[in-house]
Amino acid sequence: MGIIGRPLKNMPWEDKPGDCRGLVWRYSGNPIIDRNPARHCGRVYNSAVIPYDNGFVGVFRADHTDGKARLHFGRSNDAIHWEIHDEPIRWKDEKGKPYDPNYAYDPRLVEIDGIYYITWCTDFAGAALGLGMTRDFREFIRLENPFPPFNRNGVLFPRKINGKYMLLSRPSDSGHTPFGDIFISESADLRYWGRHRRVMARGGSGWWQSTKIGAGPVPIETDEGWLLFYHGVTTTCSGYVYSMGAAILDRDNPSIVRYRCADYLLTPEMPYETTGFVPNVVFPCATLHDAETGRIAIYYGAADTYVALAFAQADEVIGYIKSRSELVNGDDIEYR
Ligand code: BMA
Repeated sequence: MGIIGRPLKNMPWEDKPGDCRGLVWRYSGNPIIDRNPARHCGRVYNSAVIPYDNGFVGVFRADHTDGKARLHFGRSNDAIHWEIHDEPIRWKDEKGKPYDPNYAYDPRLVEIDGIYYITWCTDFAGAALGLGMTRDFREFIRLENPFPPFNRNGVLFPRKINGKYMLLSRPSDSGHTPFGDIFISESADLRYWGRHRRVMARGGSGWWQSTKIGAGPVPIETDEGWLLFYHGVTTTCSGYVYSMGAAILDRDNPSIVRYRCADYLLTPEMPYETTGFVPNVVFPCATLHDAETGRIAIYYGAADTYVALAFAQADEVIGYIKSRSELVNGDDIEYR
């Protein structure tokens, strides 16, 4: 039950505290990014990180003091202390013309064959998926939007599967979407997308993922399948509550769910998760992981205000997902 991939000896890590009963434990120094971390940036949360050049880089969702969400680039030596650029990422289109996505949030960041791709939620006459690439984190090139509106939570797989790029997404509306399942689409060239399939439906016997679900970090390849952390949302008298769940998708056909954990693995409990701009939100967007030890560091937005960090051990999480697996509404079939 191991991770397939590269070692990452310098990733952040803290051993599980003796009194932790869960599968996922929080970093003792949380939150790792506090309010007002850069010029004009009131709140940085729901952000993505990746190893780069002996250290780490990230694409951060920053809600500016004018209220607009923008993407900022940042660097770190230890993946805990981040230096976030004061200015947002300046995109160019494929012809070299400046491109302003107007608003941009909830980025995911992945390396595929030596190129770094960023997906985010953008303005396309409504909420839609944005896509861009960089080779060096200096020049950022905006590619075509994969789909028309309305869609959010676009997450690319870290390698082609059967020769195709694979993209998870969550069809939605343009507001605080009160529904949503996770779909997958494939493409030979990152430009034309098709063979859309439903991967996972909201619901199940538990309340925590009854309203909507959305893919979180880039899936992690393991010998049991793709380990997918995702957010599950329920509706309460005082609004939505965002928790983190996990599933394992088939390695060769990730539209099929092999196992899906009936329990959430992280739910808002700490003050930085229950109190902030939007209370009761844990929103995972990235992981760092080490194939040698099975260590996983999970980066999540907390209360739409902070970036926080949690840890898990791959074999433990996979074993638990399998032991508590409950598939929902045809998760286990290729839903055409
Ligand atoms: C979603 C997205 C996220 C946000 C969440 C909770 O619709 O906008 O950025 O964290 O709502 O407010």
